[in-house]
Amino acid sequence: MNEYESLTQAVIKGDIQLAVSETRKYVDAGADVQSILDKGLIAAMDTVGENFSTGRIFVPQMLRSAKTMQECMNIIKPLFQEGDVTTKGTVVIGTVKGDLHDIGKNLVSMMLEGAGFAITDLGVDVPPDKFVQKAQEVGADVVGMSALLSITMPGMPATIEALTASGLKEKVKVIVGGAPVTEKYANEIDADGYAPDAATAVVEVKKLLGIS
Ligand code: B1M
Repeated sequence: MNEYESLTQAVIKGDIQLAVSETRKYVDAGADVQSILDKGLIAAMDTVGENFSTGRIFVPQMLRSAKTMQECMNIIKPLFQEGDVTTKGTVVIGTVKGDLHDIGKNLVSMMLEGAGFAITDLGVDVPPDKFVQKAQEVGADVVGMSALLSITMPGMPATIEALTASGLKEKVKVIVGGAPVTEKYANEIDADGYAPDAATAVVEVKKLLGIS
């Protein structure tokens, strides 16, 4: 039990109205935004995942909680802005082919954007050639891939191969993440970086681009 328990429970139940008003309440009271995110919102999704694994809830309830979390994220998004308007670099990001999970990817985008990076978000179910085409088009410094399903992880090495084949791998840094992705896997597939969470993704991208 923590101070954000009412918010966590509202997201687990998929009660959008309550979750949104709880988020606003914490924001207005000056609560730490990272804590609202970690202890209130992400904690809720962990429980939702457990409830799904144990058959207590099904896909529609999972979707409802996801929608609730997105609405709450919309409220806290502006608060992650570092106030730096200069673009530190361009990041093309997406969830790999076959995978429809986007909350984690959206969080990574949100925090990178807040840290001053220009983001091109390709959304979900992104095939390798789309990553390559967009990275070429916008002159990306970084390509970020997210995967939440073990069976969609091979979309990551497939994209890295496509970047290599196009000659882009030399020019961009590739960062991967998502619940089933590990640092070991990132090394195995020749990704340049890995992050277990959105805050670390910002640190890692800055490190990859030599920005302190
Ligand atoms: Co799905 N789902 N889901 N699901 N879902 C999981 C992932 C699962 C673990 C649930 C479970 O069984 N416990 C399981 C996957 C098992 C596996 O393969 N390992 C699962 C399954 C099986 C499925 C379906 C197959 C269910 C079905 O239909 N029978 C289906 C697949 C659909 C598809 O993609 N083709 C499915 C569908 C869905 C919904 C659509 C209902 C919904 C997603 C809605 C949406 O995203 N808009 C959903 C949800 C909500 C979940 C859980 C409950 C929550 C995911 C989430 O948003 N977490 C999830 C269980 C869980 O993760 N505990 C589950 C919160 C989010 C902030 O964390 O995404 O991990 P996460 O992101 C973190 C880090 O991973 C990291 O930073 C983020 C922030 O800290 N990170 C990166 C992520 N991307 C990164 C990229 C980076 C760096 C870091 O660099 C680029």
